[in-house]
Amino acid sequence: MCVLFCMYLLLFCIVCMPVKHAFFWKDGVSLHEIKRMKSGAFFLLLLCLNLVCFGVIATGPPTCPADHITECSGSDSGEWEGEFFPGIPKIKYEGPSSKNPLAFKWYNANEEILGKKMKDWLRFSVAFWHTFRGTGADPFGAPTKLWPWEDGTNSLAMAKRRMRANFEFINKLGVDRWCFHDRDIAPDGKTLEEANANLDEVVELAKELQGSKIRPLWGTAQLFLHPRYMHGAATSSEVGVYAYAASQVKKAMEVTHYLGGENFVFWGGREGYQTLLNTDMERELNHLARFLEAAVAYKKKIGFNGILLIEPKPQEPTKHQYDWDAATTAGFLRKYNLSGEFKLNIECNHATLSGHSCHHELETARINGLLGNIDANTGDPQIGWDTDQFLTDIGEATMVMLSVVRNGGLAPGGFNFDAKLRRESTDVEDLFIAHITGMDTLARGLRNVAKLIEDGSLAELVRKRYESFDTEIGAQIEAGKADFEFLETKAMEWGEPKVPSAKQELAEMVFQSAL
Ligand code: XLS
Ligand code: NI
Ligand code: NI
Repeated sequence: MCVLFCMYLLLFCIVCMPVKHAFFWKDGVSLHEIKRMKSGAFFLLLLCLNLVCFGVIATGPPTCPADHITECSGSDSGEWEGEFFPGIPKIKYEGPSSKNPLAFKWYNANEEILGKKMKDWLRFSVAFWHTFRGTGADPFGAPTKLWPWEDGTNSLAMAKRRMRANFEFINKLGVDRWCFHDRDIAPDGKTLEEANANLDEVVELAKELQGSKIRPLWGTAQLFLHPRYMHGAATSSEVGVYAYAASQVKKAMEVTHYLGGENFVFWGGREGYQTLLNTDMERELNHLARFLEAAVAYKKKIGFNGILLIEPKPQEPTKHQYDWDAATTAGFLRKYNLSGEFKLNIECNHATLSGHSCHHELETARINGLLGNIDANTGDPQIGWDTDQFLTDIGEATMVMLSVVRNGGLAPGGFNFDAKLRRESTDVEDLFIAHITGMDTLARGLRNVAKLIEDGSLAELVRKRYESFDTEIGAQIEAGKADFEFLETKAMEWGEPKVPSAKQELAEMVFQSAL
C-alpha cells in the first residue's frame, strides 16, 4: 500500500508540474479566481483532493456494474472483484408497516422470541444450486436468467466469480449459512482426479470468502446429473458406479468438513426404480444401507462431527424413490440399525408429493427423534412436481414452526431455502425479494407460534381431548400394564362410552386467530 502511495505521489507531482505552471505563472481569463489564491494554499488544496482520490482508488470502487463486459478488476484472471449487486443495500428489519421490498417486515434477527433469538430458531441458509445455478430452463424452454456476472461457461474462473457473488448475496441478506452440491460449486472433470482438483480450488476461495462467520449448513454430493448415475448411485446395478459415488461422497464430505459444515445430506434422487420387473429391490436396499454405513465410518475417521441427513422424496426423477417419506425412511434406518447415525432433512414440497402435509412429515420425523433440518419450500397445488417455490403461506409456516418449537429448534440443522425464482422472474433484485419473503414468512410463523403458546387454548384443547387417559386406568394402559381380560372387565363395568366432540373447528378458529 505504501509503495503504491509513493508511486502515486510521484506520478501526481509529475502531472502537477505543468498544471501548477499553467495556474500560477500564466495569465488566463478563466483562471482569474485561482490567481488570487496564494500558491502554497492552492497546492495544499490539490494535495488534499489528491489524497481523497487515492483513498477512493485504494479502497476499491464502491460499486461496479453487474455486467461481465465491464468487469471492475481482475479481468485477466477471469475473476471479478467488484460488486455483483450494486444498488442493493444490506437488508434491514423495518417492521410490518414497511413498504420497502428490500427490507424485512417480520424477521428481526436479534429479537428474542420464546427465549431464543429469531436467527437461532431459524438458522437460514441459501441454496447455491437454485440461487446461483438456476437458469429458469424447464423441459419446454430455454434459460431465462443469464445473470449479469455469468459468461455462459462452466469454467473454473466462472465458478469462482459465482462464489464471490454468492458471498456478497449472503452478506447482504444477513444470513450465516449456505448449502451446496459438489458439482454446482465447481466444474466436473474428465476424470475423478480432475473433478476433485477443481473442487479444491473453488473450496479454497469459498473458505476465504466465508470469513469467520459464515459456514455451510450442509454440503452434499450431486449423484443424479451425470449419465453414469442413470440406474442410481448407491443402488446402481453397476459396481463401478457404486464405487464412483462412494468416492464422490468421500470428497464432498471432506470439503464440507474443511469448510466447517454442520451437516451432510443424502438425497437419493435416482435411488429407486422405474419398474420392479428388472429390479432386485432387496439387493438395492442392502447396497444403500452398506453405502450409508461406509459414510458413517468415514465421517468418524476424518473427525467430521456434522449430522448425516437423509432427505425423503417419493419420486421425481425416479418413478419410486426408496426414501419415499419420513415414515418409510425411519423404517429403513431402523431395519439397518442406522437410526442413531442419521436424521432427516424434511422438504415441504417433497412432503406434499408423497401425499402428506409438511406438518405431517415434520411431526413424523420429530416423534421418531429424527427431525434434523428443513428444506423450506412449497409446491403448487395445481402442479404435480417439485416446483421448489419459496414458502409464502403464513398458515403453513405457522404449522412448520409449531413442529420446530416443539422440537426445541433444529440446531445444528436449520432452514435451507431449497427454492427458486419462477422462470418469469428475471431481475437480479428478485433473488433478494424471494429470500426476504421466505424469511419473513417463517419469521411470522414463529411469532404466531409464540402467540399460540401464550394464549394456551390450543394446548388446552388437546390436553382436554386426551384427559380420559390421565387416569389410573389410562396410566396403566400407557405403561403397557393393561391386558385384554382386564380391559374387557372395564368395558363391561363402564358400559357404552360417551364420546366427546373433537372440536376441530374450534382448534381451527384458535389457530386462525394467531395468524
Ligand atoms: C431435489 C432435492 C435436492 C436436495 C439436495 O428435489 O430437494 O435439491 O435438497 O440434493
Ligand atoms: Ni431439497
Ligand atoms: Ni426437492
